[in-house]
Amino acid sequence: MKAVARKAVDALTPGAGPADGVPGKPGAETPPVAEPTTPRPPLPPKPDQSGPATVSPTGQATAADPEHMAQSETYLTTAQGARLYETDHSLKAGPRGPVLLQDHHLREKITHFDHERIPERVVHARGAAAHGVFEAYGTASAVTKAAFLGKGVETPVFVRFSTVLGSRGSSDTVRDTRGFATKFYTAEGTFDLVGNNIPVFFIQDAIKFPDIIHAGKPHPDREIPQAQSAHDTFWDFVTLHTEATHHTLWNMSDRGIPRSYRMMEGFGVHTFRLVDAGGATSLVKFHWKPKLGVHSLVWEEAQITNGVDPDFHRRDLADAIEAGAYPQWELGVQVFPDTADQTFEGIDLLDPTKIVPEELAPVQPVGLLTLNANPSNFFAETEQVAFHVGHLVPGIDVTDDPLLAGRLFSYLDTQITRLGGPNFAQLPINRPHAPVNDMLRDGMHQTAVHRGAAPYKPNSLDGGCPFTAGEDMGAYVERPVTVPKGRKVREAPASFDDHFSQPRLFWLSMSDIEREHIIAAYTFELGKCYEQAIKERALQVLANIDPVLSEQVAAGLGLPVPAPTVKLVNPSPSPALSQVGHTWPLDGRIIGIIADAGCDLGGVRKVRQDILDAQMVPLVIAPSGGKLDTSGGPLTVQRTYATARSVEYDALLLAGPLGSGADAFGARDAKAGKGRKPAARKKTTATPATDPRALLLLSEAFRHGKAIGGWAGAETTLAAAGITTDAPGVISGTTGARVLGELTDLMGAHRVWERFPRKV
Ligand code: HDD
Repeated sequence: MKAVARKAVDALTPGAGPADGVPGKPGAETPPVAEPTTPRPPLPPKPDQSGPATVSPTGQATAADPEHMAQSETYLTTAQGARLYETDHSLKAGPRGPVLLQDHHLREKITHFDHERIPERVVHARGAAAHGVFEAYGTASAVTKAAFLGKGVETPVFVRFSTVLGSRGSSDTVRDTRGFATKFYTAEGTFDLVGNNIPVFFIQDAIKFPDIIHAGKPHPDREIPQAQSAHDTFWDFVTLHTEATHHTLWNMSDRGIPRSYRMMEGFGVHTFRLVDAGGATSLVKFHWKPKLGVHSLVWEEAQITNGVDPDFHRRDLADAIEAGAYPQWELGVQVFPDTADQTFEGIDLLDPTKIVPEELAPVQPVGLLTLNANPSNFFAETEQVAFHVGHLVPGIDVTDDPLLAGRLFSYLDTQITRLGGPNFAQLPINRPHAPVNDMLRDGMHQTAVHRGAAPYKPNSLDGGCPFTAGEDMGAYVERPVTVPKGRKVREAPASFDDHFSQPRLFWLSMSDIEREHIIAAYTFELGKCYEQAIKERALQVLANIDPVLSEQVAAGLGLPVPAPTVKLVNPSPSPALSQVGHTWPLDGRIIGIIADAGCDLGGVRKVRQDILDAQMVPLVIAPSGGKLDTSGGPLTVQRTYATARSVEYDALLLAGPLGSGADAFGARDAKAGKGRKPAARKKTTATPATDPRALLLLSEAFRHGKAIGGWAGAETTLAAAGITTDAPGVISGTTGARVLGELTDLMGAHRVWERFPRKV
């Protein structure tokens, strides 16, 4: 019956299907468009990692797999499914006549376009996300009955990383906190862990959230600066409201400018309450530990990156996943006894401006997160995903942290505005993977066709369904914990008044170079403030953390150093807080190989393969695009002097002296009769023809503490860039393979820390 009806429509539709004689066009059996959120398998390495895009097997100038092409083999239709014969011209009364109002296709197309944008998130507007899987070790079963934490259970996840302050179109590498939000699609319902890459927060009570965000966002008159904390209103607030000191100090540290989303820790921030199978409770803090270690950019790198590649973090995440270098994190918990006072070693566990040092309570691994698929559509998935700290599963409960309480309200509320109504849980990316049998009905964008007559309880008309479950049937039952007695007050407990001892703990745990970076960050940010009173107040805050910090920043600002107004305590440093002094795996790290026609190209070919074998990414950089010829065949150039900036590489290799071949700097200009006079370049370097862009690449990489190696006579070019081979982290050798070996030893420490000046 159905087939007959479809056949009749095909016959009536002009230009329809095989009936119109167009070979290869689909007929009545056109399959529906695939489910948009089905994670696709990872793609092969991207063109920008492996070479210029080539022609695909279908003859199109793209490397996309035909399977993933949009609406392949289908006809263009209106939103109502009517096939279209033309979409490039409005319907007009004659080619030069007026456009007709009756053109439904024009109006539908423009109207839909006019409404393509939804309000961006009020915070965390800019983000990037990925699909993945979480596999539980089973170690958490001792403290929680959450099924997804049971041994060997695999749970699909969607993770969104973000900056906080900037708009959707802002840059990735600004100084800011990063969001780290994970949606676990568990069999018992969705669990969202909505955390940050900083373990503490600016405020202790959610009622202050609009204040801190209004202070951090651009000034309301000119709407500048974008995605920055370096302005008066931010510093005005955080210096008046000193519970923000700890979070601000983390922001001013290297944690504020991560190297990659893949190289950040994540924290649940609040203390949560876990419930085991017998009903016993523990208090916990959640931690994400990246397998690649915690790494940051240096400030100058972040600045350059904002200009040359504002999508640096987004690209890095997507590229790594497409190349099969799946980022991984271990989820861990610090577990504390659920005592009446909810403190641990004197630290108030309900105060979100405090950490518990890992040396006092170790982070115990409970599972492994692997991100293995990029979203297929940014809007449908990354933009429409809706997290909520109230999405909990049996075995995970909340505490009375007053910051968490406000969040439990805010997330649901914001999605109603952002996603246009209360039915956002029906969007594919937000749909739970557990069966949903709610009694919520109607509303904007309702896509479910509910059955039954009685969406209320109790009912008899639908047979009393759906039933409520007991705890033994997997129902979420809040723990009946005792609520402390008290009067109704707008007050914080006295323990919340300590705003400086933990910032001091953080400062004392930093290495010299990290302290140097913190001083530079405060000096820059406060230097961008106009109000003298704000700078002075900020110095008072710094004096309450450490005298060296306040002295150095005061010197930079040219202001007097205030005396502390609190007694400086001396907690034992927490080595876990420092990023320096550890060695990490190198998977996915990028090594730039600079070469031109006069270099050891056979060596480049070999080193390239060695880098790939070590699970890293080699990128060949040459004066211009195309191929470099080697005896082993042409070698693809992936970056040119015009497109390469040092910030993209974790280390650089130089395959010989540059500028000695036919493509020497100025050679082409000279051929064209506009070459510079050799005398103008002569006296500067040992290789007068070296392109200054290559020298800039090398000198910047050196300044940013990156390992640099060269062979086959590369020393002359290094010297021209001001780099001597006896400097720390500079390797020179006879073969590329030997140099690469030493280079990778250095890269495990992330940077050649000895290269940075020490003043602190
Ligand atoms: Fe929040 C988004 C993390 C305090 C209100 N928050 C948001 C996101 C992250 C965090 C990662 C982005 C989620 C995504 O990718 O879609 N927020 C935190 C952390 C906090 C915190 C770690 C403190 C420990 N937030 C906080 C408070 C409030 C909010 C105190 C309000 C009282 N947050 C929101 C929000 C957002 C949000 C307005 C904006 C977009 C959204 O929720 O979905 O509701």
